[in-house]
Amino acid sequence: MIVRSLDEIIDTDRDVRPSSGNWESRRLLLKKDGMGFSLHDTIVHAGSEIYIWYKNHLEAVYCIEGEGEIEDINDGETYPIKPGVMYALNGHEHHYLRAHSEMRLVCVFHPALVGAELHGDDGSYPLPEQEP
Ligand code: 9YT
Repeated sequence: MIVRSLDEIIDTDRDVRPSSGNWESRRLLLKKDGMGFSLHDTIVHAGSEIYIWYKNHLEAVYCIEGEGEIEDINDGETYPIKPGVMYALNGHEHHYLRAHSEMRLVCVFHPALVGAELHGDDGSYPLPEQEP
C-alpha cells in the first residue's frame, strides 16, 4: 500500500511548476508507483490561460476549489468549471483552460506521467522512451 500526503510532496521533485508560473502540479502517484495512472493535486493560478493538447494521454480533471472554464477549441464550446465539476478528455481535445480564481484540480492521467513532464509547444506531454 502507498500512503502519501501533500505535505511530503511540496517542494520536492514531485512538485512540478512551469516557468510560466501559471500552475503547480503536485504528483501524488507517478508511473514508478505502478498503478497504471498518475494522480495530481494541481493548482491553476487566477488569471491563467493554458493551451493544452494531450495527444499522448487521457486526462480526467475534478475541480475541488476555485472557478474557471474550459474551451474545446474544435467546436468552440465553453464549459464552466467550479467545485464538483469533472471533465474527461476522452478525445484528446485541443482546449484552453482558464482560471477565473485559483483553481484546485484533482487530475488523473493515463498512461501515467513519469516525473517532471511540462507542456511542449504543442500543449502535450511527451511519452517516455519506449523500453527496448
Ligand atoms: C488541468 C491541467 O491539465 N492542468 C495542467 C497541469 C496538469 N493537470 C498536471 O500536470 O497536473
